[in-house]
Amino acid sequence: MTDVRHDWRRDEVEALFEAPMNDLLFRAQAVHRRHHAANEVQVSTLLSIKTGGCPEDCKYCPQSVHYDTGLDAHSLLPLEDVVTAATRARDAGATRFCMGAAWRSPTNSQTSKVAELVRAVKDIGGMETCVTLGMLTGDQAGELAAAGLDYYNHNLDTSPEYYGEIITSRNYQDRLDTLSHVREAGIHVCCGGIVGMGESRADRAELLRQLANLPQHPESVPINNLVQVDGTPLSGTPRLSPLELARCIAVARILMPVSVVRLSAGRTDLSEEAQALCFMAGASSIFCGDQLLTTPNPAFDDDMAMFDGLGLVPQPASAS
Ligand code: SAM
Ligand code: DTB
Ligand code: SF4
Repeated sequence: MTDVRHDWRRDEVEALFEAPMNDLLFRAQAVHRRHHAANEVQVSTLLSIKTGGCPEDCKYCPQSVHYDTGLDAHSLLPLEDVVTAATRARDAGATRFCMGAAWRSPTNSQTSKVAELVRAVKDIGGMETCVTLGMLTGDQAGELAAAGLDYYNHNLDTSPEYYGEIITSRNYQDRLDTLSHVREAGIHVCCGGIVGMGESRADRAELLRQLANLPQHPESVPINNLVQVDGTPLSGTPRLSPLELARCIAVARILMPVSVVRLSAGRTDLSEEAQALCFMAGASSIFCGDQLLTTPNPAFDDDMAMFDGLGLVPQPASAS
């Protein structure tokens, strides 16, 4: 019998959020152990290949041209710089290299340049590739697939109801359209969202329900805890409690049993104990390296010390 479903109802998901913490964690951990190695954590590394100057108005994002965040913008990095960063990440133990660009939607020529970067990173060997470039056409997704791209990251970010409070320069359907282009091209989907943006628990439940009721579950589900950046409209938002973050991870784990749930941005605000709870709830992937795209992430050595303390091991690279 499979526990993979695509017909989750709102009341069922909200009931999971309301469950006693022990019950929720126990169920999430049981689901996790059915489908995943209990003590392995997949390690990804991020690189911002094009920074700042984005025309979108996402209220959380330091890279939007609409907000003054004092960011050092730069155009697309040269291939050699990307290969150097990717080699360093591979040598540190990362098994996926994720490249992010602050675009609304890349042009065909920009997509071709990123396809070259994907080929170059694949040539190093030992790592999967992921890119996040904004909205894609079907042809662009096809070109990236032909270059050997393993994953495309494109987040739903929040519930459809709360979306307009956070972004006005595109809509939910735009996101869903790109996700189906990526799927049709045969690229794995990395799709999740951000919590701690002032949304309600019902919004968090609905974001997870939207992800779980996609025609196919995203293979990778990043749960980002908002990184508050001065100058963005969401700076100063009351912070989400780590217990609520762990609940989100547990519910994601139960709704999408086979997907890898990533405890993504926002770990610098979390104690080791809070992160341990998130691993117990079913997170089994993190970003390592002292920088996310433009904001800080815990030091690599601190993460490895945390793994040691918790008896966790980095997931080995896959044979392919
Ligand atoms: N521009 C492309 C897009 O939005 O799809 C790709 C890059 S964008 C920076 C990738 C993702 O980073 C966003 O979808 C959002 O979920 C996440 N993100 C951006 N700023 C964040 C922040 N301050 N805290 C947490 N996550 C953030
Ligand atoms: C995702 O869901 N989180 C990553 C990755 N996908 C691209 C990005 C986090 C960005 C955090 C803010 C920053 O560093 O600029
Ligand atoms: Fe642009 Fe992506 Fe930032 Fe939105 S999240 S402003 S689309 S870089």
